[in-house]
Amino acid sequence: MNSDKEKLTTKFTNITGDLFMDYASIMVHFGITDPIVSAEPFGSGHINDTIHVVTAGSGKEHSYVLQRLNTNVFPDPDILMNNAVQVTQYLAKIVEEKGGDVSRETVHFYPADNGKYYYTDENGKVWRLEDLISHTHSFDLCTSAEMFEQTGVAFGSFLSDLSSFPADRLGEVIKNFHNTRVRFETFTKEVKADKAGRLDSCRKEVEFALARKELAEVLVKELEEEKIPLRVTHNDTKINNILMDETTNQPVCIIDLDTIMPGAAAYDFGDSIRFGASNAEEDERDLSKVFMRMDLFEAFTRGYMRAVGKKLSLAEARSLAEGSIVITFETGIRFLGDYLNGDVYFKVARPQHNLDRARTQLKLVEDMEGKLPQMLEIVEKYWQQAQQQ
Ligand code: GN1
Ligand code: MG
Repeated sequence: MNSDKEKLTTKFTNITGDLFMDYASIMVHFGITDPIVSAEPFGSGHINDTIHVVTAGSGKEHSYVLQRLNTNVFPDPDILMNNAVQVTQYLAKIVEEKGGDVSRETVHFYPADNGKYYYTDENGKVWRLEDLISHTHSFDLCTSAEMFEQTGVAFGSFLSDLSSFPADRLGEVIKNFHNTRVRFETFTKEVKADKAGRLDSCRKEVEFALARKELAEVLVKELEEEKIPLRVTHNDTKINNILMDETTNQPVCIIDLDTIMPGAAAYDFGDSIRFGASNAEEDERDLSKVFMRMDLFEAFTRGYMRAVGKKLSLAEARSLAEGSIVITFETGIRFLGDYLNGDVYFKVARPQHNLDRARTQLKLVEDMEGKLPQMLEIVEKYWQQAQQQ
């Protein structure tokens, strides 16, 4: 128990100092009374606390994912779970129609004894429970172009499948989540405030970011001028939010439905690229390893366009290339802003973790800026091909 507790507190420096270990008293509110065999921290999310809980009842083990929601980031669990459950149920029907396996290809949330899909404990902490999808794994770094192409198919299909989902049924979980204009304004204020007194340690990065006000405007303007449409988007399409089959490495299920909201296709495409097409992990310290791999960009685009290209206009297709830079930039200023604030939003596992993350993102921005003409060419090529399908 002690070592578990240690692991938890070192891994979750942000909000879990007070995380207690009596998971059985939480599970029971979801109707699970089987004895707990193990409970381990799970995944690499930066916001919520995720625990893999294994129970054993009548000789049979069952794996669950128990999550404690970070209510500083997600203050309204009703909106969040309402969105997630509605979208899951909608996607389940589509999986069924396609003859797929609903239990593996969609997330199964457990209702709590209060009739909601989350339980609030006596300390006001919010928990939710879902089944662990067996024989799957996820990646923090892309291991092959083939796998990334399939990821492109999966996220493209996600957009395509949700194209007729009524967006007005979804609440805005986090206001202005990918409004990069607002993100830039916030960042500017964070620089001025220099709350944690860290500005001196990141002046070069701050200057690089402040010089890119126009970049922050690109997608906002395209949406305002209706050059690109609002759709239902996932808004957090890192490759570790897609579970791959352990044997085939084919995508099985898209997870982390916390930020499903109306958004631009480029948000999701861009987020996949900034994370999955990078040659290094999001927090790599050796910046010489950090650049966008064009082969991976092309592979993802090929898969994505095959799945949804026909539903996109040329302007929207082009926005995917520019949007990849915008979303990478946005993520960079979010990390840098949080570093300046004293690491209050993203969990950190070491000093300067958020600065390291910001540096990788800004390095990617610089690299992608030089590669934009090629990116546009690739996007247009596969968009054209999709029109012939
Ligand atoms: C956060 O929790 P996680 O790791 O899935 C963040 C995303 C960022 C991402 C950066 C609600 O996602 O927006 O892109 O970190 N989620 C929220 O890795 O802010
Ligand atoms: Mg997330």
